Amino acid sequence: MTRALILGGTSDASLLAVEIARARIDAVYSYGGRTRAPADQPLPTRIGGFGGVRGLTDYIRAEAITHVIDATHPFAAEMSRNAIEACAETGTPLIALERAPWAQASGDNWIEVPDVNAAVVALPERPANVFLAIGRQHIAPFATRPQHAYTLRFVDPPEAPLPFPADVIVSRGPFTLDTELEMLPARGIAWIVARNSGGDGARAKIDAARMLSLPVIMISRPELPERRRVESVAEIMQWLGHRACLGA
Ligand code: 3Y8
Ligand code: NAP
Repeated sequence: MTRALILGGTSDASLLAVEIARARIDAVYSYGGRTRAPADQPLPTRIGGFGGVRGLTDYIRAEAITHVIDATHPFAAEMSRNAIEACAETGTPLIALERAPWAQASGDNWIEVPDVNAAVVALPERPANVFLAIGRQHIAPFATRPQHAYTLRFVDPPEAPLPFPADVIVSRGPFTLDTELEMLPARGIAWIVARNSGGDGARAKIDAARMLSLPVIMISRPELPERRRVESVAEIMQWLGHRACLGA
């Protein structure tokens, strides 16, 4: 009897949850507990960490999970690594729903860097208006470049003081081309720092940057150990032995 654990937190995971609920597959949707009011899901939902690999292993056994679907964000590397280890330890089938990275298109002006620290170094010396579209958790390294005027975008209002003076937009996305084409010039943004998240929910700023001829410092995804991965909800449903009735 199938009982699936969806490691969620992305728009793709939400689409998968709809199909799984529609197919009446026994499943639990899991959030990490990063935001105050995560979107509701059509499945029983748990919120918060498991307690490392050990905690996840215990959860899989206690909840008699038969399949794990890692539908987390490509930058949620710790969760993905833990899932690989816990599934190996418990012999639980694991698959990742992972959207392809964005590819540089003609007209894009990307500076590709491996991580946040390299993104800081890639900024110009002369003061500029910089949009950090990388969330809340990894902005501290930019405090070493106080000459810039920073705009940040968070899902929730900041609780703690910021590591440097900045303007904060509070918005959870997904974002549209219109909002990005309005916001970027209105704030005189000259540089964008982004993560190569892939998918549609965050790509509007990348398309807007191309249209506005703005440079994008693009942070590449963290390396992950080998695991089975697909890019579509339909392939996950097939893996579970069901046919997706997407859009039906
Ligand atoms: C808690 C669930 C949906 C899902 C929306 C997608 C699209 C919008 C793009 C920018 C970039 C960023 C950030 C972003 C995107 C979607 C999707 C996506 C980027 C929610 C969500 C949770 C989170 C966690 C949050 C992180 C933050 C990252 C903001 C829900 C809305 C920057 C990633 O305050 C915090 O601690 C926020 C933390 C991890 C990265 C960071 O380090 O700050 N996402 N985002 C999930 C959980 O608790 O398990 O609240 O409903 C999900 C979405 N975020 O409803 O359609 O699917 O990619 N999320 C990045 O790409 O760099 C925003 O502003 O342009
Ligand atoms: P992370 O750094 O890889 O994970 C750190 C710890 O958070 C994990 O070890 C785990 O704690 C817990 N965790 C993460 N995702 C979880 C989930 N779905 N269910 C239960 N526990 C989870 O993760 P992150 O980058 O902070 O991302 C957290 C969540 O936000 C994920 O759901 C992810 O899909 C979503 N998200 C992230 C980004 C991003 O840019 N990283 C963007 C959009 C959405 P324990 O070790 O205690 O189990």
